Amino acid sequence: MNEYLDVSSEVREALDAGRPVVALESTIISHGMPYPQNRETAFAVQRTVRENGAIPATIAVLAGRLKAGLSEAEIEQLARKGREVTKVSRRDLPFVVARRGDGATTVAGTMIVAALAGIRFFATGGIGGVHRGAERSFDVSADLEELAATEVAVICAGAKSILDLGLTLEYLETRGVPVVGYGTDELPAFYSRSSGFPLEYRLDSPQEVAEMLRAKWHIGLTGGAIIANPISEEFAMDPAVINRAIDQALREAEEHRVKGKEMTPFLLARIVEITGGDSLASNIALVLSNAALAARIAVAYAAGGG
Ligand code: PSU
Ligand code: MN
Repeated sequence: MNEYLDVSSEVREALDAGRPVVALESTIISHGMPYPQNRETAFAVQRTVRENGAIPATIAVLAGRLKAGLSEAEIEQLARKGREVTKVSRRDLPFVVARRGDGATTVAGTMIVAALAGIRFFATGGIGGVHRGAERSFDVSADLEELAATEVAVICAGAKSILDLGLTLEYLETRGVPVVGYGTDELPAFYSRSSGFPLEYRLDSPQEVAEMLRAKWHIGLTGGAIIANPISEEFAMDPAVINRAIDQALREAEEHRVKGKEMTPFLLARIVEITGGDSLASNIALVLSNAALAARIAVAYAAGGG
């Protein structure tokens, strides 16, 4: 056990017994959604993981401790503080720990802590990626490097078109990260089921995903994988509406010269404001769907002997 890590007793017992556990991130709580929907979603996601047979482990840094498994009061605190909480990716982790601070972990940060705890499955909304205009800004999310390095499967709804989805796929291919279309032949675009970017690999059941991951990890291939689960038809947004909001948010980011780690939270918050909350309802629905799928994949993986 790592000296900086605290695993809750429930999560520890499940892991020791080889029972399925699903990690959940905290940047989506603090920086990804407004209060109080962020708190309600975090609780609902945990319930959904349980209803589908796994134990949830929400991950964050609290008073400098790496936490796998948060109490409701700890989640409430992150939800209330929102963007005041430090957003913690790989680069930020040692500073927040050394100053005994609090931090909300991104996809990359969550993967690191999950792997330390021995958790291999992680549900979230969307991942970071290669930003539009990255050829000038060099803005490529550390999430992609983490996916190449760390043995955690990330179940998400693809990526938002605040990113350059084509370049993101190219980057993932170069870094050897499997991208699975779950029940789809295309990369889902978060708010909508299709992006126009075909994927090489489609799998249609949790068992098939578990088999692929077992093969990857038992061969000894390092790194994680993306399981891209399209939003349900019922909650998908009109691509024209959402793309207009995204374009406006991107223009504003440029006007305000937003850079670095502020970029993604700025865009996420503006998109919610511009769409008058419609995008938030979709966002919540897809996170719940990903949590259910992640739990079912973790169950299938554990049933196969881990
Ligand atoms: N994309 C979303 N919702 C999110 C994020 C991204 O649709 O909440 C968050 C995740 O925590 C992700 C992080 O890991 O933003 C990526 O930030 P950056 O682009 O700065 O790497
Ligand atoms: Mn970035």
